[in-house]
Amino acid sequence: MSDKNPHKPDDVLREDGPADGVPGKPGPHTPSVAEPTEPHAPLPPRTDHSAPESVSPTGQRTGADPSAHAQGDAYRTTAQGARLYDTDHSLKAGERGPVLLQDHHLREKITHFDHVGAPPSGSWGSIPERVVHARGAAAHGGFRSYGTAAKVTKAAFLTGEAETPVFVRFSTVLGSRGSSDTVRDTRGFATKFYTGEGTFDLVGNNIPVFFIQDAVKFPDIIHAGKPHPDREIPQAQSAHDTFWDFVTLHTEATLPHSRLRSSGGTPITLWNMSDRAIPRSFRTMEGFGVHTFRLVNAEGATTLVKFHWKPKLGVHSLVWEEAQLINGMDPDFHRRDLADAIEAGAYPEWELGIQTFPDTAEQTFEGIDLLDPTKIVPEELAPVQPVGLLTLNANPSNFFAETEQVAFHPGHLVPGIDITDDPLLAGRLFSYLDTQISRLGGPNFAQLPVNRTHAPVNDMHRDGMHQTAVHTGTAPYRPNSLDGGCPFLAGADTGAYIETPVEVPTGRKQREAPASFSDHFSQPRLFWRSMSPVEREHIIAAYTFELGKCYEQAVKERGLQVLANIDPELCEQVATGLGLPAPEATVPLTDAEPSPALSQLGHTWPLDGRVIGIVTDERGDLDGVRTVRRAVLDAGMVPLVIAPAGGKLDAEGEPVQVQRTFATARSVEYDAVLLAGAPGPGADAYGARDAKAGDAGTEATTDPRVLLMLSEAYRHGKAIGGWAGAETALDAAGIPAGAPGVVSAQSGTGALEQITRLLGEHRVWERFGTGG
Ligand code: HDE
Repeated sequence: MSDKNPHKPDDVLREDGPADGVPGKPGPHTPSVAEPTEPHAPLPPRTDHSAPESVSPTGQRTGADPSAHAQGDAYRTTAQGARLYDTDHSLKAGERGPVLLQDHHLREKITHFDHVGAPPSGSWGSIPERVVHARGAAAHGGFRSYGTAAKVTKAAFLTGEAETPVFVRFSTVLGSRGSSDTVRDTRGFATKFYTGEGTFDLVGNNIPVFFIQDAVKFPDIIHAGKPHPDREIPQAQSAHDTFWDFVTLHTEATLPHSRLRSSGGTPITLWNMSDRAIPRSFRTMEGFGVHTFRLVNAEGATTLVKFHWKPKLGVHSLVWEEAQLINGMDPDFHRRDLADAIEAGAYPEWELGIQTFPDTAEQTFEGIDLLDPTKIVPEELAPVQPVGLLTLNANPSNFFAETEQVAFHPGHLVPGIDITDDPLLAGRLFSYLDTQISRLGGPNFAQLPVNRTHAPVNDMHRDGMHQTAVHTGTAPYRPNSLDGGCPFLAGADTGAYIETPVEVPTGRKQREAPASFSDHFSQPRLFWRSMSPVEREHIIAAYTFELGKCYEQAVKERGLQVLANIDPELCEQVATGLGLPAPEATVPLTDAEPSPALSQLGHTWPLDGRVIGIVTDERGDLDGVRTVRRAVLDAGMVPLVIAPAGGKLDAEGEPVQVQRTFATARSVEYDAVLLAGAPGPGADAYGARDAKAGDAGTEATTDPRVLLMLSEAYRHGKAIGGWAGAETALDAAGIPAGAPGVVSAQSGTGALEQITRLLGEHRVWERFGTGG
């Protein structure tokens, strides 16, 4: 892959020079290695940029309209022109206190952001798409509690025996609604529990840490991650300058002069460069509530918790090349996989678990700040305790009415579940309600079928756009006597949601983060040290790819500096790939104890739902194919027969239905590939087109599409096997006999048995350079 920017002519491609200057000579657009802090006039437009010109009524060109010059002065202001001294921290009651509603800058910044979701043009779904998490897929199901959470919460759905209906939506973050599923990105994992006490939404991600520590920074990180605003490139990618510009600035270490303690993109960036950001399936992702929540039990005792979803199928990821291929071949890969599994009755399941921590005034556990959403608590320090089981068992019947119109909100809470003063969560409590107003066209979105609570509603939210409830009575206010004082307020004994009366930390009204928020490196180092060699290899490759796609030299260099502060080996390897010198660490490297639970390797997972491609043609051992198909189904896996053309393969006995042809099959769909036995001469050709099987004097050749499938499956660490005579095709694909994870046997069942053992570990890790 060329690291040249395809949109810039060669003569302005530069290593350290500006687009509008001479190559190699610094100019006004040369970014500095650290964030510039002295106010100065805005940079002049690049030479290839021009703003729209105004034309006077008499047709005279009047030059660019000054109103087009927003972001065109040295000082940042509010929309009303008031200069800002801080746009990085919310206004709080004390350093660790709750965010204040009077923070009008926070609300202006988030409100503006919330309402920029784009209407997809030309499709039938003509409402604005979500400004983030626009692309998603969802399913219905049920949650059954184990009853084990009763000691820490009174929430009935976590303690009782009844099954609670749920709706779960999975999503990518950055891409627009029509983007591909298998991009490198964090995934959303949002669950709506329709409980009898009101709706509870657990709006989480598949990565347990977040990019920023304060919600007021959310528009910044998303503006940086979304396509560049001049050309709207690239779609659904983080491999570009603005993303890396943002996440590599703003660490206390690289910016000692900065007031900006909160930001902390480093931990999640490392997770995002790991295999976690390219899941094999939604069904094989973990989910995390990210923030620390506060549970309250029937006696009023409180416990701090972090929520975890653990997939029953285990945690599996794609490899990067596979993910890239899928983006082209089947952009709906994850969406299709979820729907197909549910339709086939292979219902995906996750166990809900909690890590619990004492609710102390410090809000820390083992020195880890529980209010900092860029930190995890390793499972070895606080084990995840299972509290219930989620099963997804029905597909939506109308994508728009359900998946698109569902409105999640972290403020949808039920008695027994309360929030903490995490400043990231505080802004979310405002944003999710606000964003639905333009997305769903007004304040009555809770009445849309998918959003309707299963608890009785008795509000006074009269009228408004799309009001479908017919409120009765004449006194929509309180107190009233005209409606007999109805409706009345509940109390603790009648099921009211009562906020926990926690002490508010003392301090000033301020825009500042606690000092502990400026530790941006100890946890990335912990994560890195917890990875197996092959996972490290993937992380190195991912950084090399992403920084290699950046155009600005300063951004690459800053990226390497961040890596040096995580681990010298990581930094050196990526620097080698970029052809740049590796800098020294500027912070002391901690000896963080690794957390084995963070690695995806070293486990044996269930085989349910694994897809086995069985390649054959009309000359193959069809008896063997029938037997293997049955055995695959009996093991709860999915067999897909692949042959040169569709229809049925007719031989003696029951015909074999072909599910994929050589034209429609690609390796990425299968977890393992089996070559059916080839009993006769020429039969091992798998779709030879130049020669009829067994014709004397003609040599059969294996179809190139089969060879491509085999070589891809091999490169991607997939189990490959064949029986009786299949070796010739493996040989033709350049796959060494006896290579790890390549099996051959006399019979189909013999080959399947060996393949099945390999599948438990998901991939043949020895095939990757470091040998797992
Ligand atoms: Fe979101 N986020 N978010 N987010 N988020 C939205 O709400 C926001 C954050 C997450 O399937 C939006 O209804 C702010 C963390 C998911 O419908 C919006 C901040 C986590 C989904 C919004 C965050 C998430 C969203 C866009 C910074 C993981 C998709 C549409 C404080 C714990 C839900 C919508 C679905 C969606 C704002 C940070 C997860 C704009 C301001 C942290 C899974 O309101």
